[in-house]
Amino acid sequence: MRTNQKKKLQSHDAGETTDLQDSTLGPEQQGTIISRFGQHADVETDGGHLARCNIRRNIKSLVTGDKVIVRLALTSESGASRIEGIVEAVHPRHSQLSRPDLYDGVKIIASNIDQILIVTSVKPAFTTQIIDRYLVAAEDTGIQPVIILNKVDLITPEDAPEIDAALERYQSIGYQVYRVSSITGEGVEQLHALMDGKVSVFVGQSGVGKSSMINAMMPDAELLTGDISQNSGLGQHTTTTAKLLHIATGGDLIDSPGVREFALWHLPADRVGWCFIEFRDYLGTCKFRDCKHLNDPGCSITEAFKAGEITEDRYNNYHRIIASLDEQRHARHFRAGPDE
Ligand SMILES: Nc1nc2c(ncn2[C@@H]2O[C@H](COP(=O)(O)OP(=O)(O)O)[C@@H](O)[C@H]2O)c(=O)[nH]1
Ligand SMILES: [Mg+2]
Ligand SMILES: [Zn+2]
Repeated sequence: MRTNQKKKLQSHDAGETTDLQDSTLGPEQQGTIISRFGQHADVETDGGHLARCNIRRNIKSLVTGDKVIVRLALTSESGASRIEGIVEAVHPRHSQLSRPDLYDGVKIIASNIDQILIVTSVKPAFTTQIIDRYLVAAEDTGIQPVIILNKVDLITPEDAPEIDAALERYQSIGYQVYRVSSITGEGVEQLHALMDGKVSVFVGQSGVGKSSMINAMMPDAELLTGDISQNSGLGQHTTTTAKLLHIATGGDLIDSPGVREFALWHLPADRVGWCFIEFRDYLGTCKFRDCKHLNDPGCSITEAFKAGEITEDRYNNYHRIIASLDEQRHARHFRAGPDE
């Protein structure tokens, strides 16, 4: 059933990609993928022109954020298709975000991201467990994470000491921490400075204030993409595709529901350990190679924890993550069937 649907889509696509002849195309230019819809992509050339383009068939993967070589049509045919050029090639990526996919195992959603802004808040309750899950997922991509505490206007005197202490622990192991309120505007200027010159994504649980923060930072975001993303023929892709948005004060934001749902899906235990950055000095020095870093004799992680080099909170969260990933693996094992 699904295979048939896929076949149909592919043959349908084949008819759409042959409407530009080489002789009608201009010189090669550098560009950036602003968004991708099926067999088309919106490309911004380095000259600042936004063009909807076809994609050469030999390009296997093309996502928002990709740096590309593009050729624009010399004469713009005012037809229904509005195809203005073709993406010829993709430059190597320095980073990518992906998520599990039913068909392909993993689906890449965006590329060339410089920093992952992990948004957390006071309400829903501040919790280091969730922050650590996002930190692990971010470290696994190799993209620099930054912690953003939103809704600082809601911090009560009772909650403040615990939150301050937790944030200081993150700073002491090397993470940048920002405190903002998208309601009062506190810290928003610093956020602009953080994002200037970089490509960022916001991730975090529902309700922490990602949308509010993006609106506070760039009230014109919708105007920038609203126009070109209307295309009846491309259906549902248009609502879920990642979009690259320029921030007026400098820097770019890549955003989509898929990007915001960035999460920790599955990693082997040794990779999780490596993603706890302050564990790295000790990894490989435990007595047993398959050390669980719990009650194992000669465990250097546990020794570092007991010596106060690793905090109790991070040590406990490491074990919680390992336990939850084990559970997930078992659940998946039981669910997996031929048509699942
Ligand atoms: N008090 C306060 N509320 C906020 C702040 N930022 C967002 N909110 C509220 O938190 C709720 C969830 O925000 P939203 O942006 O939809 O979160 P998202 O799910 O992460 O996109 C909304 O009711 C916002 O008005 C803030 O800085 N302070
Ligand atoms: Mg939202
Ligand atoms: Zn160990």
